[in-house]
Amino acid sequence: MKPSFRLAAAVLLLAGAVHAAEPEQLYQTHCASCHGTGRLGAIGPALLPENMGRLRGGAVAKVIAEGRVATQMPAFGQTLAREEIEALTAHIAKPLPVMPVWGAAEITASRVIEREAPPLAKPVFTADPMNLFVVVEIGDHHATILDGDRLEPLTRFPTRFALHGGPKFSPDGRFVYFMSRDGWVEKYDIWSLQKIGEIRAGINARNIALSADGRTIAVANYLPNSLVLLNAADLSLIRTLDAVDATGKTSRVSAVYQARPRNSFVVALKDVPEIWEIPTKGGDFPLRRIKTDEPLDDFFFDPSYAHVFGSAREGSASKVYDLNRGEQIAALTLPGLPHLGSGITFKHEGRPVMATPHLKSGLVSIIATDSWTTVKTVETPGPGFFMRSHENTPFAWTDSMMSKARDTMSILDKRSLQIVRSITPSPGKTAAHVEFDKDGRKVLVSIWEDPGELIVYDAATFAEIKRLPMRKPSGKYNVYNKITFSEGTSH
Ligand code: DHE
Repeated sequence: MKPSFRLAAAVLLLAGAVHAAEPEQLYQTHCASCHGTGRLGAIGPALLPENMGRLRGGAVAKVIAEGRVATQMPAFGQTLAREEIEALTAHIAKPLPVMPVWGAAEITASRVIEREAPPLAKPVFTADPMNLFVVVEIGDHHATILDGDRLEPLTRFPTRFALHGGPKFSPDGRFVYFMSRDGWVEKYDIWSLQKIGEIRAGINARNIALSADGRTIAVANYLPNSLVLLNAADLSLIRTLDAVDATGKTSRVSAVYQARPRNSFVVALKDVPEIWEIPTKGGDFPLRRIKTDEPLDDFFFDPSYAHVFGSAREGSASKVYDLNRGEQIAALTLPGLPHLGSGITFKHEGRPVMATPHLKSGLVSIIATDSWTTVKTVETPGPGFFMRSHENTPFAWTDSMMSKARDTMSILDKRSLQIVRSITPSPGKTAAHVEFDKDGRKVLVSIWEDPGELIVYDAATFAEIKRLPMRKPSGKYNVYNKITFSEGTSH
């Protein structure tokens, strides 16, 4: 449970005031700091009936009481009475008196360009622009640009509240685009170390993708149910696409991915059984629908991007679709809800494989992507979120941040497929999210606390090199690894 929730709950219990609270007051005390005072979402999703998808009544009460696996949602079963949980459930099931509109006019009106990017032949600093890290610090909503050779920050600047997902880099690595859960997309010029501008593309957004040519940004929204296309150059709106399936049913957009070799965006829809593909060349952005047998909301792609491996948070199996043929070619039942978005690829005994951690079990699944069969299931100390490696290292690092062993990183040998080392960087403190430097020689691990740290290890010997103080560094992203689509990192 987050400290602020614990404190609020303790104060209420001591005061004996829990039974008197009105639903709106309960909401403001326990929910508003994450879900927004107007229920429109912040670090947590918007709590509106239109936005709750398949989660209804009893299921909502269960989430309030027990928390939600694989999210920051804490359990309130010990701090709220049953009637209070029921009152909150009923409260968030009510539509807002006036539903905010966030269409083309509102998006366009929100756009602010602070400056043109200066014409530069090279960066204003001497550090290698390919070996920089962008570190997202959600403790105080800042980002740090870190020199990956000297391991010193070049600058630190404020970002929008609650960034989520990986920032996306222009193909030359000069510009980086961030997205906040409340829908803001920010553009930052790494070479001149200054912000270019921002635009609010939605009320509750999931992630962004940048087209292979670097010209178009796609924004996946839960609220409104839309995919928004922006010009990457000046952040102006190209168009909004309502997320509606072939039968007219509306859906939250779960995520959007750049399928670089296909020059397209691939879109995951939370509530309808379709995958979308949108070619990005030519500027017409025609929509192609691929029918699935259930909604799939977490995707992984093989290196050719011809196959998408999708799982549903509430679904039974993970499915593989051939994007060329537009049909399912395999299904795998994996034990503990794979977090496919965190998967990595590598070669094992000459075969292409992917490895993915699981959100509900302390397991890593190794799957051959030529046959879509499980090669091995490896045990870790507990469920984890992220996994990382690099072409130049035989090791992959994963966390157990969803468990009691949240302070421990496990190192998998990609040759033997065995965990060969456990590292507890700061006992009792959550260790998660790894990124390698450009050459795969150094490993950066986050201590997810506020204040937290970045800890740098030698990738070959696992010896600690340096600790840098950071404010809850949620993720860090190496420019070179990102723009070259390294097989060991997220894309
Ligand atoms: Fe994430 C990436 C979805 C909860 C931190 N997360 C992603 C991506 C998706 C996703 C689809 C890939 C998008 C991209 O990078 O373009 N995340 C989800 C969820 O559905 C889930 C489980 C529920 C939710 O609340 O949305 C979820 N995620 C979380 C968290 O609770 C985390 C740990 C803390 C936070 O900041 O909200 C979290 N997610 C991250 C991070 C990445 C991410 C740091 C980027 C990883 C990377 O290295 O690329």
